[in-house]
Amino acid sequence: QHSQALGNHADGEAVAYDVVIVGAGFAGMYMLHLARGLGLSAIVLEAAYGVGGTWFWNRYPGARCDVESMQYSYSFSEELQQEWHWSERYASQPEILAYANFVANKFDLLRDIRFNTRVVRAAFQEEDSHWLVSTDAGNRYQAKWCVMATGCLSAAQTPNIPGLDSFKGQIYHTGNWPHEPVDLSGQKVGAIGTGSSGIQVIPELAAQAKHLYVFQRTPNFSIPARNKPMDAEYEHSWKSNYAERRAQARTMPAGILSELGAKSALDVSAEERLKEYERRWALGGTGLTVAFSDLLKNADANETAALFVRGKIRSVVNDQKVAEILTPVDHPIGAKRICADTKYFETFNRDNVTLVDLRSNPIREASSNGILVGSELYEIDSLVLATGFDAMTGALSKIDIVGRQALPLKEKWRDGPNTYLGLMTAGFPNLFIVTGPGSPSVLTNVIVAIEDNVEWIADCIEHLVDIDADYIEAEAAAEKTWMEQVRQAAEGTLYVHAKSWYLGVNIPGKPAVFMPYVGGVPIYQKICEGVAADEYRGFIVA
Ligand code: N01
Repeated sequence: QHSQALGNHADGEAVAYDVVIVGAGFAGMYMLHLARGLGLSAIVLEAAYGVGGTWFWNRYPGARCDVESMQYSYSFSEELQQEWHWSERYASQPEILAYANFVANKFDLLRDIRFNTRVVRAAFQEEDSHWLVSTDAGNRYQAKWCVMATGCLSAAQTPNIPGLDSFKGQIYHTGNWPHEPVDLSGQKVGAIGTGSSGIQVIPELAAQAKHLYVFQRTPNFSIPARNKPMDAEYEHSWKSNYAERRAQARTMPAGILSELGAKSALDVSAEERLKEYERRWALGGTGLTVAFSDLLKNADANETAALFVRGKIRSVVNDQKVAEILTPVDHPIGAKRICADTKYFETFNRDNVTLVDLRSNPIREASSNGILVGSELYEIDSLVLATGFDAMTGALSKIDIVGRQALPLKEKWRDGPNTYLGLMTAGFPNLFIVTGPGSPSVLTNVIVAIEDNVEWIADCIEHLVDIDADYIEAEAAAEKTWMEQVRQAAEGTLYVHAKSWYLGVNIPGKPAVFMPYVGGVPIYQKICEGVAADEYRGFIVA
C-alpha cells in the first residue's frame, strides 16, 4: 500500500498511510524501519527539525548518558553495532545525536519523516477504525495504526515561580537548550534543580560563570561516573561478542549487563560491605545500587549504601556546612533515579559557587534581576532550569488524543494512567504506545525497552494484517489486572518511598501513581511474549 490523498474529510484532505508514528527519537526511528520491513506505508511526524528525540533537545553542557555507550545503542543490526564507534565509556549528547543521525541515514529513514511538524490531535474514527492525526500546521494524516513514540522524558517542566516572567535575563531549560552556543562567561548565573540534569550541568556552569548560585530544594545521591575514553580492548571484547552480551543484558532486570550482587547487604560483615561499596565507587557509574540484592527492597539494607555515599559527600566537600546541605536524607538511595556525575560535589569547593538551601528557605519569587529566597535577593544575569519533566504521560497529554465515544485520553487518565502492558489503553483501539506508563521503560536501558516494545508492536500489526483484522484494543478487565500488577510490583520496593517523577509528584495536580513497571525486563518481556503467543490474550481483536 502507498500513501494517497483522501478527499473524504469535510475540512481538508488527509494523507493516508498504514501507520502514523509520532516522534523521531529512538522509538520512532525503529518503528519506521520495522513498518517498512512489513511492506507498510509509514510516516513519522516530528516536532523537531532533526531526529534523536530527547537527545535532540537536551543539549545542555555536560549532557551525557549514564548507561555505558557499548550498551546504550540499538542491537537490532549487527552491521550497525559493528560499524559504529563510541569514543567514550559514557557517550556525550553530541555523540548520541550523531549516532541517531547515522542510523537515520544508514536505514534511509529521513524521506519518511516530516520534521518541524507537531502533532496536536489524534482522533479515533469509529466508522472505519482509523486514526486521524492533525498537526500544528493544519495538515492531517489518516492511518489504521497510530504509534505514539513520544518518549518518557520529553515534556520539559518549568516551575511555577512567581515573577519568573519579569526576569530580564535569559532563562534556559536543560530539556530545551538552545542550539547555538551559550556563553555564560563573566556572568552571574543561577541554577535551579539538582536531579540528573542539574548534577551534570552544574559543574559546567561553574567552570564558565563568574559566579554560580545553585538553588537546591532536595539533595540527591550521585556516584562519580568515571567517564573515560573508550578502551580499545573493551570495545573489541564487546564487538566480538555483541549478540551474546545483548542477550545476556536482556536477562537482567534493567536490561543492562551489569554485576548484580547476589547477597543481602545485611548478610555480610560491615567490612565486606564497605569493601564492596568502595570497589563499586572506584569503578564509577550507577552499579553501586545493585551491589547487594536487597538495596531497593529493604530499608535497613538500603541505609548501608546511603550511609556510605553520605560519607563520601562529606569527604569530598570541604565546608562541612555545605556538605550537610548536599547530603540526601529524605529518600532511600536509588528510590529516586540515582545520578552519575563528573566532579559534581567537588564543584561546591570552588570559590565562585554558592549553594542556596531552599529547604530552610524556599524561593519566594523571581524579580527582574534575580531570585528572592527568604529576604535575600540573589542577583543573577541568567537562569538555568534543570527542573525536570512531566514524565511518562506529559508528551501524550500535550496531544489531544481522542478515543471511542469521543473520550479524551486526558479524561480517561485523570486519576492516573491506565494501560495494558504499557502498550495500549482500553477505548483507544489501534493506538500503540512505546515505553508507555505500565512498562519498565524508565527503569531500564531505555533502548532495550524501546526495541522490545517496537518489535512487539510490529509483530502485532503483522498478525492483524495477516488475519485482516479491523482493530485491536485492550480489554478493560485485562488493563485493570495489569495496573494492579504494576502497583503491587512497586509496593514491594522502596521506590514508593521517594517523592519522584516516577510517581508524578513533581507536577502540580498530577495524580500520585507509580507509573513504571518495576518487575524488570525479563519478566515483562516474557509476559508480553506470552500474551502475543496466546492469541493476544487480554486484547479484543476484531
Ligand atoms: O529532572 P528531575 P532531571 N524549586 O525531576 C528541582 C533522566 N536523565 O531533568 O527534588 C526548586 O530528576 C527538583 O527538586 P525536588 C533521568 O532518568 C538522565 O534532572 O522536586 N527546585 C529536582 O532537584 C532523570 O531522572 C540523564 O525538590 C525545583 C530537579 O528540579 C530524568 O531524566 C541526564 C523546582 C528536577 O529533577 C529527569 O532528570 C539527565 C522548584 N520549583 C536526565 N521544581 C543521564 O542519563 C523542580 N525542582 C545521566
